Amino acid sequence: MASSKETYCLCGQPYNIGQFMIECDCCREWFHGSCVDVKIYQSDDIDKYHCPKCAQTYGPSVLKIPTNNHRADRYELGAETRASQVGSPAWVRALAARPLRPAPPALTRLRPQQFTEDFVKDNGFNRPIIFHTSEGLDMVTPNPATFTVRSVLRFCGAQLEVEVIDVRRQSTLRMPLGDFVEYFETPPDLRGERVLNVLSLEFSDTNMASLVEPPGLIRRLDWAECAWPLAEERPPRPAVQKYCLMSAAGSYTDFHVDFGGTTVWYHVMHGRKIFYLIPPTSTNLALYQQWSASNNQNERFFGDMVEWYGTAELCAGQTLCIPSGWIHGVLTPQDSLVFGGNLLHSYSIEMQLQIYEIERRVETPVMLRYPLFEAMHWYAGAHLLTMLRRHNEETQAASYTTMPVAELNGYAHTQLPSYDAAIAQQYPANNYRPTVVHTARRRRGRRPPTG
Ligand SMILES: O=C(O)CCC(=O)C(=O)O
Ligand SMILES: [Fe+2]
Ligand SMILES: [Zn+2]
Ligand SMILES: [Zn+2]
Repeated sequence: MASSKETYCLCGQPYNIGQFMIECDCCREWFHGSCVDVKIYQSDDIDKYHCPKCAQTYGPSVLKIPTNNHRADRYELGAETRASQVGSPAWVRALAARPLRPAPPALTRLRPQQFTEDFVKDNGFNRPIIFHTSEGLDMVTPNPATFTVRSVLRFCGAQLEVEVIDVRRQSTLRMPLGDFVEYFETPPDLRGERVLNVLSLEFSDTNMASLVEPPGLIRRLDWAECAWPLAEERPPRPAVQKYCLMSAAGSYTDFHVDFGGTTVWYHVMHGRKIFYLIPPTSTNLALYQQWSASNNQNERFFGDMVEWYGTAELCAGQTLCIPSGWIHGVLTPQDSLVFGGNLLHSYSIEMQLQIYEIERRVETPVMLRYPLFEAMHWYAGAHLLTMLRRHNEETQAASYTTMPVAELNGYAHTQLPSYDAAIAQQYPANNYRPTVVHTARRRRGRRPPTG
């Protein structure tokens, strides 16, 4: 009878939850992937697995024969006439062949020195901004000449479990950072068509944290910085400020809105990214919800369903800020290493609340939302009140117009009852990056039956 004490593999160790195992199609024994050098992301391509012992008699494992390159499943039979699917090599190639549409009216090009709170007060923060140099942004990043994915490995540790998007399948899997870096350091033509993308490595609590600081203005605007209380008995502040993105060439992240309507900044250390940007007009947000709920979402490029989209090409050394609510997809033409982060702030309250409403309506899993979003609004309200009082004391004249409190006021009344529930529900640490749940065809590592 199978029991949890049962042992397997060359090593004679038991099954460990979370450790990938594979069954030999000859002797029917189970093996730890790490003991027989098979990675979880390679197992899908194996038709018949032969363990090291059986391989001596029956020859090496038999790989599946790919029949198409325009579908999530490259082995799908009879798929020749079916539509191309998002993330497949054919899809990515077709997208890369489209002409770019750099769009002056939608994309503000700023010198870092112009990016001040006064600029935001005067112009709002509702158009993407691109910086061709970071000098003057008051941002901290490591030296790109020496910092690579290998450095990420050194700072965060090979054992750190990271969530990885399998671009072709548009699904997520977890693997140790060490495995991912080994994959990333393999030349693209030897990666066996596997395109992997890491978007959700938040490193605030790793040794890498001190190497990166968001642009100065971003830090000053960020409610997590200026409004979240430091008191120890409070929940830890939401950790969404420092992400390390590592994307293999050919990665594509389909259109989405960042969680909670957060504003986001990206700085490219290595490689290149192409952003497809769509403004969050009410028409576009409605179309977006329609498209998200449709059953052929993964065969339709959302950019073609709206009146207009623009592109922003971001090369090494450049920085992009995407404002609240902007719908975006991202193509990665070359292996890339990017730092970025998300924030809620006082100049996009209305849009942030609107996106939160959409997330509630479409029942976005809590795991994919801004952590403690509602609690954050109470702290932000308190913070704005303090600022307002200070302002009034200083000027002796009530000048409410520049303070965006009105929206919060309405919010406080409608959301009051769910506050505690939100705290309870949202407290666990979670993971908010796009993980393309809609098309997820989850496939865990094969593992032995447990008793
Ligand atoms: O770089 C990518 O592939 C996606 C970036 C992005 O939009 C995100 O992580 O939210
Ligand atoms: Fe995004
Ligand atoms: Zn083993
Ligand atoms: Zn065997």
